[in-house]
This record gives sequence, C-alpha cells and structure tokens, in this order.
Amino acid sequence: MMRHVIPSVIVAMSFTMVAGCVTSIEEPTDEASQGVVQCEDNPPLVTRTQGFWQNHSCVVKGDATGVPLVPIALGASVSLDKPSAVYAYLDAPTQGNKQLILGHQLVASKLNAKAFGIGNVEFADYNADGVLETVNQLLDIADGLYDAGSSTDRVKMATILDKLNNTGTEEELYFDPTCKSAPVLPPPACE
Ligand SMILES: [Ca+2]
Repeated sequence: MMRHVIPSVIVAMSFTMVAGCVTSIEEPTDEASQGVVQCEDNPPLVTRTQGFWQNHSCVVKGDATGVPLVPIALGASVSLDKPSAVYAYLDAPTQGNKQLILGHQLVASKLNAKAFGIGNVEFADYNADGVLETVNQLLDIADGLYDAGSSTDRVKMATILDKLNNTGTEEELYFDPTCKSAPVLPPPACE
C-alpha cells in the first residue's frame, strides 16, 4: 500500500510545485514583454520644490515624461494652462498674500502628485482627527482654502504642503529633468 501511496503524493506535490513556479515566473515576464508597469500601493514619496518646477518648464510641458503636467487648477476658477503660466505664477512675489503663499505650494504639490503618482500616499493629519490625510485629500482641502479660507488656515495648509514638497527631494527622478533623453512615462496610480 505505502509503495502506491507515496509516489502519488510525490507526483501530486511536484505538479503543485511546477504550477507554482510557472505562475511566479511567467507573470513578470509577460508584464515586461508588454511594457506594463504595475502600480505601487506605497510608492516612494518623490517630490520637488517650487524652485525645481519653476526652473524645469520642459518637464511641466511633458517633454520628460511624455505627459503634460498642465493644466494645473487652483480652486474652482484658476487654471494654469501652459508651462509659461506656471513659471509666471511661481515667480510672482507673495508680498504676504496668504492666498498666493498657499497657491505657490499648491501648484508644486499638484505637479508632484501628477509627476510622481503620490496622490494616495498618506502624509499629514490636517484636521487633527487622528487619521492621516492622503496627498490627494490634502490637495482637495487646499483647493477649498484657496477659494475661500481664512489666512490662518491658508498658512497652515501652505506649511503642510511646503513640508510635503520638501520631503522627497532626495529621491531619484525616473525621468531626465533636462528633457534631453527620451521621455519616460510616469508610474500608473493605484485606484
Ligand atoms: Ca485627518
């Protein structure tokens, strides 16, 4: 009896192992051959500052990633449609204008979210309810404050977005910021 049972168990096990191996080997091969890049649930928090975005209009235009990063909306009524508009907006002196102080950081944060797919990254607990807001949630709140927010709330949000924009500056870029190399598509965002 044992002589019959053991071989069949071994045969069953080796089929399972082969099936497991085939599955794990073929998936990445298929993705690589199709050029499909999987989204990451926890992508690295890559960011660049206002200064970077002001000085890399070619990236804003889409020459580095193949995807234009404009238009960038601020609240419900302002839209920066061209790289030159982004440059001019970031170049305007704030002179203590809280809406503009927030707007500068908001533009940079939205460019970071678009370029680096960091919208779903949890970053800061703006409303102090013990739960971190994601970058996208913070951007939504910031849009509302841009349209109609107190000076205090605008400065509070600007400070958070400033921190965001400075947090990932040491992370490597996946594209050539001089736009001299072939464009590299941005990583897909996870739903
Ligand atoms: Ca919260």
